[in-house]
Amino acid sequence: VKHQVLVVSHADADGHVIAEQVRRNLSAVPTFEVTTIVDPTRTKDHRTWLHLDSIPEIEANEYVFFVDLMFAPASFVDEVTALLAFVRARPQKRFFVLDHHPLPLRRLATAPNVRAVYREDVLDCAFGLTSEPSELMIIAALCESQPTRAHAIKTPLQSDIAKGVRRAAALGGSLPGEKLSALLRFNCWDALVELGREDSKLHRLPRGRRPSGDPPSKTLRKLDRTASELLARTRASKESAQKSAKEDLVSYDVEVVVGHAPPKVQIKQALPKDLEAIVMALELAALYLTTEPGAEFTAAELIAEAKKIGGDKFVIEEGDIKNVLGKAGFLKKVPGNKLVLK
Ligand SMILES: [Mn+2]
Repeated sequence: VKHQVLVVSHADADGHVIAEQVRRNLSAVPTFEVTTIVDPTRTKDHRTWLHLDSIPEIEANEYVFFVDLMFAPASFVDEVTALLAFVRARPQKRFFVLDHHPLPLRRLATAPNVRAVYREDVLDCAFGLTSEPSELMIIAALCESQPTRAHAIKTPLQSDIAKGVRRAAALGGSLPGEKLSALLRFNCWDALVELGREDSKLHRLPRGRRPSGDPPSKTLRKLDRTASELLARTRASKESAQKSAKEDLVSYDVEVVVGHAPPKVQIKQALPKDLEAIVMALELAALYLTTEPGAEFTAAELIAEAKKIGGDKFVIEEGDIKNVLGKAGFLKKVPGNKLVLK
C-alpha cells in the first residue's frame, strides 16, 4: 500500500511550476502516490489558510505539502492560527509548509505535526532539490518578480517558457488550475514557448488578470484543447486502472501521450530516479528531525526517520547518506559526527 501524498500550491504562475517540481520530486519515492491541487478558486491567495476545509482532498492523504502559499504581513496571525487549528485536529497527518516569503516560523513550530521552511529565492522553493538548479525551478523563479539567481543562468528559451506560463496562469483565462498543471505534467513546452512568443497585444494583463472581454489567442485555444484532452485521457486511464484493480502497474504519467509529434523542448532530469528518491526521503526526514532551528541529529536517526516516512518497502542504506551528502544541498556536518539542516 502506498502513502498518499498531496501537494497544495498557489494558483499563480510560479505556483503551478513549483507544484509540478515538487510532484515530480516526491513521486521519485516509489512508496509515494502523489497528487496536486492548484485551484484558481481555492488556492488563489493567502486566504487559503482561512478556508482549508474547502480542500476535502486533504483528508485522504497522510502527507500534505503546502507550497508557494504566503502568509500576508497584515493578517498572518489569523492565517497561522487557522492552519495550526487545522493540523492539530489531524494529528495522524504530517504537514509541510514551504514558501519564498517569510513564514511565521515561531508560531508554526508550536504544532507537533507541521514543519515549515522559508527559502528566499524561488529557485530553492521546492522539496527534493539538488545543488544544481533544475530547469523547472529556473522557469518558476523567472515567473516571479523577486530577485533570483535564475537571472544569471537563464537561457532565452527558459525566459520564453516563463512568459508563456505567466500568460497561461493569468486569472480570467481558462487555463489556471487543473489545465495548466496538466500541460506542465506532460511537458507541453513547445506550445508554452509559442504562447510566450505571441504578440503582447494578444495578452494585455492589467494587474496580472486577463480581461473577460478579450478573446483567447490562437495558442491559448490550442493549449486549452490539449489540456482538455490530457485530462480526459488521465481520467480514463485512472478509471480503467481502478477497474482492473492493478493501480500499482499502471502509471498514467507514462501511458498518456499527446497525439502529435513528441515535444521538442526537453526538461532534463537531474539525477537517476533511485538517488533522487533517497535525496527526497532524507530531506523530509531532516525536516522532520528539525524541531527547532539548528537541531542536530545523527546519520542513524536520519535513516530511521527516512525509513519511517518511506515505509517498509523503501530501502535505504547507511552508505547512501555519504553519496547524498555531496549532492544534496540541504545537509551540513557539524562537530560530534552530527548533521543539521542547512
Ligand atoms: Mn510564488
